[in-house]
Amino acid sequence: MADAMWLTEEAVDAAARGRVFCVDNAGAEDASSLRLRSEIVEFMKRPLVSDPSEADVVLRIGYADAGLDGGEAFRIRRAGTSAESIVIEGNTAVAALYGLYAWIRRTATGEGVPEGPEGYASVPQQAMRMIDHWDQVDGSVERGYAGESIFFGDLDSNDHTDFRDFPERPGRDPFRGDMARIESYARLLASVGINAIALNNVNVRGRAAELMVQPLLGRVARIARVFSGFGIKLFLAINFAAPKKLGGLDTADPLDPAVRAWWSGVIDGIYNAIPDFGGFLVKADAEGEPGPMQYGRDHKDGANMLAEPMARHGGAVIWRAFVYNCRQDWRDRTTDRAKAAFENFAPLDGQFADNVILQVKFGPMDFQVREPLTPLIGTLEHTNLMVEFQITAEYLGHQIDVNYVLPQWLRVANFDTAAPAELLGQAGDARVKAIVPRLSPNPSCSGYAGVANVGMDDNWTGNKLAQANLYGFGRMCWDGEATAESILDEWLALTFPQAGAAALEAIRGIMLTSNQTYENYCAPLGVGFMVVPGLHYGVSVNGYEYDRWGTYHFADRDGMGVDRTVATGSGYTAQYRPENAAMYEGLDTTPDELLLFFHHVPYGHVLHSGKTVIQHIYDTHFAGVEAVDGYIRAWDGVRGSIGEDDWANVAERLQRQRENAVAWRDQINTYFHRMSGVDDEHGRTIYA
Ligand code: BDP
Repeated sequence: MADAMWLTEEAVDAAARGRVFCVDNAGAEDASSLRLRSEIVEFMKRPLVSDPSEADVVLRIGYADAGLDGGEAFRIRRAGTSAESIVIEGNTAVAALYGLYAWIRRTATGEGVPEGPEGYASVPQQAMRMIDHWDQVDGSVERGYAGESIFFGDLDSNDHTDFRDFPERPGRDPFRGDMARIESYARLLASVGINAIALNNVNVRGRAAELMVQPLLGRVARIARVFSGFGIKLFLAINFAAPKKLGGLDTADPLDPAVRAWWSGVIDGIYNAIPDFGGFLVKADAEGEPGPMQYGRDHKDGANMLAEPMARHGGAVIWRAFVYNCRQDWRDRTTDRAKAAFENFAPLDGQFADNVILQVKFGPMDFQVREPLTPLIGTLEHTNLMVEFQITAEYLGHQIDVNYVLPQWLRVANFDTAAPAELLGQAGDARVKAIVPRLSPNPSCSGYAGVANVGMDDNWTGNKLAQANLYGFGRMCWDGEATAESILDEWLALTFPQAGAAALEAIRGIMLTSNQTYENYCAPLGVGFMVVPGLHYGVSVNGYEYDRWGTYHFADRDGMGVDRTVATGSGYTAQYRPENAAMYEGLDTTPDELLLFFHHVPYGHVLHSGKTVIQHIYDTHFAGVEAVDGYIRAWDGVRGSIGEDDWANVAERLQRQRENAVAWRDQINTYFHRMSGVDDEHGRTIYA
C-alpha cells in the first residue's frame, strides 16, 4: 500500500473523529459535489446527513452570503460560538473541498478555526497551480527519481534507468491502470490546491503523441474524470509534428490550412471525450523538438494556431519558453544561453492569443540551486505567464540528498522585478508572485507550474522528506504569505502526527538548512552545473565545460565566472529592468551568491562577506560535508519517533548524500587549489 503522504489517517482522524457531516447543496450531481460527498463517506469514513441542524460540520456551497469571490475561495467558521460545530463554505463544491482539507490541516497544526463570523477565509494567490509530469508512455519518467510512472507502463518493467531507452510496444496498452493510486494522488494534489496537471512528458516520444486521439484518448479520459472531481484539469503535452506523424500530412506548418484543420478536428475530438479538458503543453523548437521555426514561422504562429480551436472549448495552450541553441560554444562573447529565452520571446510580447500562456523556467539557465530570476518576468507586459519550477530534484540531489527547496522557491516568488509603478496598480507590488497575475492580460491564464517528483515507489518520492517539496509547491501557489518555515511546520504536523517535539525539531533543523547545505557543496557562487553530464547528479567540474550546452565556468589559473555584463561580457544584464540591470552589472552591487553567474573575477576577489572567492569555495565545501555529518547524527536521534521504514529510508539516503558531498568537496577544492595555487587559510587537508 502506498504511503498516505501528508493525508495520514491520524491527521484526518484528529479533525473528523466523532463528527457528523452535511453537504448543503441540495443533491447536486456534478463531479465535484459527488466527490465531496464520497470524500466524507469513503475517505474520511464519516456519516453524512441531509439536515444541517443534525451535523457538526456543514459544507455549504453556493451561498451568496459567503462573501467570497470566485469558484475556489473558501471560508471556515464556527457555527455560532461553538468550537465543535463548524461551517465550511464556498461558491462551488471544489471550494468546499479545499476548505475541508484546510480544516484537516489547521486541526493538525493546532491553528483551528478562529472565533467570529469571519472565521478563516482563504483565496488562492495564483490562478493556475499546475503539476507537469515528465512521464513517458513506456513507464519511465524523465528526470524521475521515485520509480516508474504512476500513469503509464507495465508492472513488470521496473528497470528503465535511461529515459532515452524507449521500447516501442505496438498494440500494448501503455496505461498502468492503477486507478486507486491515481485517486489518492488527485486527493493529495487537491488538498494543497493544485488545479491542473499535464499527464505526459514535454519531450513527446513514440506513442505518447497518440494520447490525444482514440483509442488512447479514451483511457486518458478515464484518468481525467478522476482528476476532474477534485477540481484538477488535465493537459496533454503534444508533439508539434503530429500532423505528419499521426495525420499523414506532409507538413506541420502552422499556417497551412490542412494542418490547422487537422488540429482543429483533434481538439474537437478531445473535448468530446473530456469536456473539461485543460489544453496543450508544448515544447517546440527546443532541444531537438519539432516546432514552427522549421517552416520559417515563429512561436506566436505555432501557439496561436493551436489556441484558436482551443478557445472554442475554453481550453488553453501552454507554450514553453525553454528555447535556446543547444549547439553553441560561446564562439563570441555575445552568445550566451542565459539570454536565449528573452531573445526569443520578448519581441513577441503582446502577439499571443488570450488563451496562450508562456511557461518560463524561473531562472535563465536550468533549475540550478542558485540562479537569478529570468528577466522575462517583470518585463513582458502583455503575455500570460506561468513560472516553471522543478519539484523533481534533477539538479538538486535526485531525492537522494535531502533538499527542502521552499526557501529557494520563495526567494524567487518574493524577488522584486522592479517593474515600473505605472504597471503595478494599487498594490504597488512588483514581486514575482504579484506581478505574474498582474501583468498577464488574462490573469486566469497565469500561475505556477512544477515538474512532478512522484513515482511508483512506496513513499511516492524516493526520499520520504522529498514529499515536503510537493506539498510545499502547492501551498506556495495558493498562499502568497506562506513562508518556508510555516509550510514545513504544516507538513511535519500532518506527516508525523505522533512524533514528539524533539524529533520534529531535529527534522525541521535538517530540512530548513538542507537547500543551503546542498548549495554549499556544489558549484560555487551561482556559477552552476559542474555536474556529471546527462545524469546531473554528482560532481564533474569540467563535465560540460567544453561541450555544446552553453553552461560554462571559464575557470583558469587567474580566476573564474561568467562575464555577463554589458561593459565587457555577454550583455545579459541589460535584459532586466534598469534597477536590477544596474545591480547585476556592478561588481560591487551583485550579491555574493550570484557573483560568478554575472562576473569573471580573480580567485583573490574579496566578497561582501570579507572572504576571498577561493577561501569561500574551501569554507563552503568543508561546511557542506560537516552539515551532512550533523544531519546523520540528528537523524539517529529521530529513530523510534517516526515509522521505522521512513526512518530507515532517510538514514540510507543520508549515507549516500554524505558520499556525494565528500566527492564534491574533494574534487572542487582540489581543482581550485591546483588552479589558483592558493592554500586554505585554515590548513585543512585538500587532496591535491
Ligand atoms: C532539462 C532536462 C531535460 C528536459 C528539459 C526541459 O535535463 O530532461 O527535457 O530540461 O525542461 O532540465 O525541456
